[in-house]
Amino acid sequence: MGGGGRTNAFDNPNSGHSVKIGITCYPTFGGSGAVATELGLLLAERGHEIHFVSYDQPFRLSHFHERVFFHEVEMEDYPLFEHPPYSLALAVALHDTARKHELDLLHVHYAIPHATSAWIANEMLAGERDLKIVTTLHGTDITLVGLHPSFQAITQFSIQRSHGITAVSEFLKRETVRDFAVPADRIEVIPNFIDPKIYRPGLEPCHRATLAPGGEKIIMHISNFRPVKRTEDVVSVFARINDKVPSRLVLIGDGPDRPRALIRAEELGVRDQVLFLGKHTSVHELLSCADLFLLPSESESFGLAALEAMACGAPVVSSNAGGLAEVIEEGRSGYLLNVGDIDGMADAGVRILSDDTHWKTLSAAGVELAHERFSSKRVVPQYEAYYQRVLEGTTQ
Ligand code: GMT
Repeated sequence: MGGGGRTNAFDNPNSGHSVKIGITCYPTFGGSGAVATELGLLLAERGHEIHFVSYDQPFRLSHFHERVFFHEVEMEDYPLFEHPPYSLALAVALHDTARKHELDLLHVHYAIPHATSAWIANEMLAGERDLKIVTTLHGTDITLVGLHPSFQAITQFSIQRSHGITAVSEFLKRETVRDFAVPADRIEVIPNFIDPKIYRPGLEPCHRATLAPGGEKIIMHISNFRPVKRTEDVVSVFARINDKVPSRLVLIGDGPDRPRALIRAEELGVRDQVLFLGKHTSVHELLSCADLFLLPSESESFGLAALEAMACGAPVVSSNAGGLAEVIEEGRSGYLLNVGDIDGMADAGVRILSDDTHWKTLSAAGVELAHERFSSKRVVPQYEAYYQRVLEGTTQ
């Protein structure tokens, strides 16, 4: 695509002026992979050509889509490699894809190691193509893993070398400026989004009768069950709510803390009211029957699961960590309490679930907020406009 065609390509979706974008993300269950995949699919719908490059097919990329391609990163198993160098294999795959498919831009989600692999791929091109790199920072790449001494320097280097940098919240931008010496004006905040056609209340069929056969309230939590999610708090808050309002806790996802959550449920005598559903690709079908969503995380740059819950009509009770206050409006679409304030979270949950009028007000406000401020219709064009600036070289 030549420089002259860029304006048309972005301003006029489906104009035939395709921008060729390589997208790399973690294909496993997780917010960054979900956002990257949905962004890619929506960009393809808008006429762009999308090449996903990863070690596995992203979990929300299950069907055939026009203008969407998947390139698996080939990894050779070799006895000497106790830790196979994925970053290098990814760099080679990005380099090959960029050359073969004449990519204009690589958009990598989660800095480690994707921003580094993208930088290597671009170096390998040695000026053969004018390939631009956009890195989207998602969370623990900045707040946790990226800070580790074994990653900090390379993460900082790779972020700084990206032609464009986006962060999913103002909170995450501030953390990046503080800990990675990236000038504030180099980071564009583009929030995560939902597709309102998919994430909406009242989906049919509703699984309410299966999840809560006794007509109990349905409390939900979705995560990858890492310590940062405080899943034991989820169970403790649920147990206290259940004392006052008969409820069922539906846990979706999986990860290292699942056994701990299970033990906590047994200790608190609520094991029979807790359903572990494991990993699910269509969480919207379950969220649309949630009466309450819990997210008591220790740290959360955005909280995509909370946004998805709000979009489906579930009020949210969460911690006030990180960027959650940018997603949930206190008293309007849910309640934000201090990390570890189990009593406060339980009280908020009981207030919401025992007052129908209050529940309806919060639910409606959450749907409105999610479907307007965080709608894909609003956010995807923000990415397109940013790509355009990166391609034109007018970002900082
Ligand atoms: O950074 C992570 O922990 C992983 C990442 C993911 O892939 O799930 O989660 C982060 O990115 C999501 C999508 O942008 C955000 O909604 C999550 O808040 C964020 N997680 C944390 O900050 C703990």
